[in-house]
Amino acid sequence: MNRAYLSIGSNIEDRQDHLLGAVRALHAYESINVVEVSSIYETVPVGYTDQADFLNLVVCLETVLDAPELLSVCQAIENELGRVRKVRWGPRTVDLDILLYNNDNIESENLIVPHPRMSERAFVLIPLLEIAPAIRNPVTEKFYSEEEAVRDRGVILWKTVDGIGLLS
Ligand code: GSY
Repeated sequence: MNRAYLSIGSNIEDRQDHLLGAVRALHAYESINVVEVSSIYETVPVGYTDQADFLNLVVCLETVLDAPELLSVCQAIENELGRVRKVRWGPRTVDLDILLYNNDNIESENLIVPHPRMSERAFVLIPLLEIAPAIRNPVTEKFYSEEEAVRDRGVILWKTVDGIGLLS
């Protein structure tokens, strides 16, 4: 069985509905079992900053899908939930990014894993470390908890949800 970590973000209302809708949609696949869901964090936008604050969370899932198949599922869910993205780095209904897939190092045209920018993104690392405190970058073997971005102040705990409970 493969284990993957995904980051999910939304900055178009209803942000919580979009996040939890994406978690439910993942779990609804027979080939995917969501095993951990972090709290929800409110986060200042990174990249294109002239947009609303995001809600972000991270999930851990087990799956028989390979990484490209999992990417297709993520894209299907983004489309189902009606992702709106007029500006490249701008507002979006929901965004699902594969952060880690087992300890694999994948560099294909459509998918890079570990996610190439995750070490610089507090909105990814803080929820990730909540559910996997001792996790390391499988390529560099550096602990994500040692990354400078973890000290970023633009990420605040917004709500703790029983993420697994909402799936039953
Ligand atoms: O890469 C995911 C979309 N995204 C986000 C996000 O989810 N949260 C925050 N805080 N900033 C972001 N910038 C982009 S692009």
